[in-house]
Amino acid sequence: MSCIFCEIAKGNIPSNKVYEDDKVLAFYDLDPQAPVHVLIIPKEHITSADDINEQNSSIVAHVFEAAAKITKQLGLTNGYRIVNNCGEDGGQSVKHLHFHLLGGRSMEWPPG
Ligand code: DGP
Repeated sequence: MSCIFCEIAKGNIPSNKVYEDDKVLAFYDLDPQAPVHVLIIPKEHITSADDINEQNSSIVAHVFEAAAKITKQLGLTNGYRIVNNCGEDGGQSVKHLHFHLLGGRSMEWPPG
């Protein structure tokens, strides 16, 4: 089964890259919902947050370590939001685990 974020992670589909290491890739979302809207993905295919388990959960910590670097790199000194949409009710459209990093404006709560 082809996965667009796997193809982006492999470099087969271009992305506007913000950060990369051996485990994760971060790139700008093509439909930005804030002045800064970056997606952070594991390079390994994990379908959604519902598929996190004892064997793969360290990638979530790694994503947040990367996020802390990226926010400093992008100058998000006044805060930001990290969102994971999971499954149909969560509004997940791409079936590869990803975290939205949103910043550059004040966020509303609760989200829609
Ligand atoms: P979600 O709805 O949580 O599954 O978010 C998926 C996001 O991925 C959505 O904001 C649009 C973005 N997106 C989908 N396809 C691509 C792509 O090919 N390139 C980039 N940069 N973003 C994409």
